[in-house]
Amino acid sequence: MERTFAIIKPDAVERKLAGQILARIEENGFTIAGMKKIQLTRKQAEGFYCVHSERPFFNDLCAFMSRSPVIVLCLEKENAIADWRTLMGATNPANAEPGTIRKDFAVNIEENSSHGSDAPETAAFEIPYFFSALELV
Ligand code: 3AN
Repeated sequence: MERTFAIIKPDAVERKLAGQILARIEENGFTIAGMKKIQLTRKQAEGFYCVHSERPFFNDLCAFMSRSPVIVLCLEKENAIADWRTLMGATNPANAEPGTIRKDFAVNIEENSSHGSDAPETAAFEIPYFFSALELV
């Protein structure tokens, strides 16, 4: 079993797409080990995306991620990290495969509805950024 970290981003929560995204998560064999709705502060968004701090889109990205609530998730499954990224689709929805979350729901490359850890080391940073061990069952 592998765990990954996922976010249903502000654009999707605002448009009431959380239920549809959660249904896809369960239909595709993931177990929800942890879930909560929170609103990130600007500083919390900056800390989460610190690897992108030099990128030109960093400020806009942190403003977007803190503008309204998100749903943070810890997902469990064999091959969870790669399988969740497949289910999300490419970062830019214009390049995403048909049937993926980003193809079906994303607004654009920034407001792309979902996040997923890209490697085991990333999941090991991102899961405890949001969840204590007692919150994962
Ligand atoms: P992914 O979320 O697919 O792993 P990353 O880690 O390259 O993509 O980017 C993190 C987030 O930054 C993306 N989910 C997206 O919201 C935003 N982002 C990435 N590239 C761009 C870009 N060129 N312009 C605006 N926002 C971007």
